Amino acid sequence: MNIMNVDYDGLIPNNVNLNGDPRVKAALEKWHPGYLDWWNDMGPDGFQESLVYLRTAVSVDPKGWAKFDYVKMPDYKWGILLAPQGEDRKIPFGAHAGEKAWQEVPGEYRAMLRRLIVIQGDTEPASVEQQRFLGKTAPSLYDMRNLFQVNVEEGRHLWAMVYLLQKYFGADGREEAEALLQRRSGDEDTPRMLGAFNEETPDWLSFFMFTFFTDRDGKMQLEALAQSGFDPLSRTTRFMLTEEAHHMFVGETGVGRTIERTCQEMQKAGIEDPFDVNAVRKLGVIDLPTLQKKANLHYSLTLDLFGNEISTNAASAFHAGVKGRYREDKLDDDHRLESSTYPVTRFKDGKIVTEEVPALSALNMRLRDDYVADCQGGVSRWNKVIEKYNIGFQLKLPHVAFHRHIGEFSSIKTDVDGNVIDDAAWDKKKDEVLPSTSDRDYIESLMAPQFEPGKFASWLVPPKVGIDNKPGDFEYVKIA
Ligand code: BYC
Ligand code: FE
Ligand code: FE
Repeated sequence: MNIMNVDYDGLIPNNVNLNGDPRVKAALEKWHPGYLDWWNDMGPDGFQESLVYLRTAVSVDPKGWAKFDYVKMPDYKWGILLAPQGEDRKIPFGAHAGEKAWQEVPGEYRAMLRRLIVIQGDTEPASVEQQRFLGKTAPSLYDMRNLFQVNVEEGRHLWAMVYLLQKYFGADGREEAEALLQRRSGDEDTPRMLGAFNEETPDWLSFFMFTFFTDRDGKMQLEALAQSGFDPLSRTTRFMLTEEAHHMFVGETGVGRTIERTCQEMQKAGIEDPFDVNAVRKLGVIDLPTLQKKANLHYSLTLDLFGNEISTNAASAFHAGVKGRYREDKLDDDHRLESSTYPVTRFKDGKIVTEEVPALSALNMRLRDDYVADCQGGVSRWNKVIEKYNIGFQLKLPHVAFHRHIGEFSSIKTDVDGNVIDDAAWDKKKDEVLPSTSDRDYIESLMAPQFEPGKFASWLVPPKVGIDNKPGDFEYVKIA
């Protein structure tokens, strides 16, 4: 298929020839009103009538896939776009390595594929729900626009998974597509499926940390699914990854701009001790120790999303050729892993130890290791900002055992260096390593909206360049 060949005229823009597929088209059109109801109820609160300067995917050509324009969010074109089908693509790993990639769901892997697609799909609307009140406290129109861009694209990611469910999974796929609109982040009775997606995103620092840390889990998981032998899943996740890059950009630059403002103000006021929290807070900026605590929280919640370090689910999915490793096609080994091992950090006999285990069972751990390395890159770039101001402070990722709820370390408490501590010591230390009530209150007190074009809240600096090269005072959102 010509990759430029996007049908942009119908209700649902797509490059999967929906017009030639009346059954799936009808199923999606039936699902559409429920999606819009969900978006209107659970999407950005208070801004549905505003004109937002958004990019819309109009092609899957990496060189020009998006166009920018003012759109009311409910009118956004949530399209179904798959990366082009590779000629003669082969399954890159597992028991079927080297065989032709599947264009249909293999019966024996149907349940496994459906589960992974549903879990992936569930996270997308969850994040929109988590972020729905943030527009009201946006530190600038630029930031507000970025929030809404992330939100509509997470909405599109839901469409991407729903398309797979409706095209390839028949009646139970349609049921799952419905259920994706029913669950709610944080709901007691019908919560979202994974832990971190039921947490709150109460303020903009949380939003930036979430897009840095949690959208990066999205990147890693999508990269692993992009390797799938089920070709439609591979193609759809490959295109989702082009959008994901912007989400992590929002997080990295958002935190970076916050750090920069803090350092600037400290320098101006002649404050040298970054731990003099009271003095720093008098300047109306977020002190570095509080930034560290926020990072500790979002990092540890996100590590839980990799599942158990040792997992038979992960082993089966790899063996089946359904979910690969990070950039599997760039790795140089047998891609079957039946006789190799991998080092796993475990909790054994009261101690944290590293142990070689069969590589197939350690795939969640391995993806998490790749994730940690990816996070470290961003944290190092943040530290460069602090260094520029000669302030004696470095942000660091806590130990992987810190504050965990899934896997090897879920039953223990540790400090940020991974030393096991008892409950009493944890209770005493907790407010030094995770945001305390008073930290939250302080951050909340800074969350005054700034809706004037070109103006920014006190606690962060403007971005270096505008979106779509727009000038600094560009009106990214015309608030209705
Ligand atoms: N919370 O064998 P295990 C994104 C369950 S983010 C609750 O270790 P597995 C995005 C697990 O389900 C990317 N439950 O599991 C980011 C299993 O339960 P059952 C989302 C959890 O399958 C920002 C049991 O524990 N995509 O896109 O190896 C904004 C045994 O666990 C959790 C994906 O995750 C948890 N954290 O690994 C918007 C990709 N962890 O079935 C979007 C698809 C584990 O035995 N999902 N459990 O009852 C997967 O690949 C895997 O399901 C997981 C879990 C990696 C999540
Ligand atoms: Fe997403
Ligand atoms: Fe994302």
